Amino acid sequence: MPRAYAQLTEEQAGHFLERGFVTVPGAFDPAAARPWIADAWLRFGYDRDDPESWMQKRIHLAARSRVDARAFAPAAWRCAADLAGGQERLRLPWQWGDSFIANLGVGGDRPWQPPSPDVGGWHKDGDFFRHFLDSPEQALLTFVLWTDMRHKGGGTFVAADSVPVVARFLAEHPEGVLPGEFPYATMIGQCRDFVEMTGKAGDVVLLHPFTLHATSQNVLGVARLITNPALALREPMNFSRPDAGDFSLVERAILRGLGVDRLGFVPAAPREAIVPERVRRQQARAAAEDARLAAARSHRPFG
Ligand SMILES: O=C(O)CCC(=O)C(=O)O
Ligand SMILES: [Fe+2]
Repeated sequence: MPRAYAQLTEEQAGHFLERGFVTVPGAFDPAAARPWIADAWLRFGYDRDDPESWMQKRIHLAARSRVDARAFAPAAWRCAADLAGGQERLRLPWQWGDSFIANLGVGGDRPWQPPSPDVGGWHKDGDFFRHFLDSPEQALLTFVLWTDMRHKGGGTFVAADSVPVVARFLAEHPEGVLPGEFPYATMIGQCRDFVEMTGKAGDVVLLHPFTLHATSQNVLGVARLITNPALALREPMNFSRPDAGDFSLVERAILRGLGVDRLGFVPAAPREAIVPERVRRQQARAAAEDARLAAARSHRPFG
């Protein structure tokens, strides 16, 4: 018997199995994020009212402040737990931070291209570990929308039929795959179902961790801020649970992609943490961000 869901409808569960994502509209109050966003502009060193000052079009900040997502966005938390097979399978706390990924006009100087294998940058998330079919480090891929994400305005591109492609590749590589080792061009060439994710500030999109996605062009000249907070499983995924009703939706989508009912998967190499280039870039920004935040605070009359 499949378990009852706390938040998901059967229709959403079916959609997740078919296309690898569900949206939780209005999952949090975007007004609560105003101080974080104001600080983000200080950290960028840009005037938010002057797009001319937005020199670097894509910036991924490190987190400086965090909230507990269970309290901040309870419906998103319940939905994540439903997808991962229950709250008890997830590592707590689930922290969301101000680690904004800003699209301030990527490719704004070119005509907008819809999602296809021809646009660059397709990838799977998880730049911080060696990937196995059953990896616990990333239970879900998540997009938290801190600003509206509008058509042609930096809506992340998603390949909704990429889960089977990634699952097959990982099943063929029990020794694991380093983040830079995926043959993304070949993989995305096997996908046909492309989506431009759009939504409102406060929406959260929860996606299968094997979903290939890419930064899109933002030709609107309106800043778009998202985060992709990691959420980890307590234990690796298990594709040979004795009771099929115990498979999570994430596990079921993988089994379905591989065309099997169960699978005895054993990693053939140790799990491995990796320090990504992203973290080095973020550390290199830190001193300049500190200085800009301190300067702004010292100019506030009553701060
Ligand atoms: O900026 C986006 O739309 C996507 C960013 C992304 O996928 C990433 O940073 O991993
Ligand atoms: Fe990503």
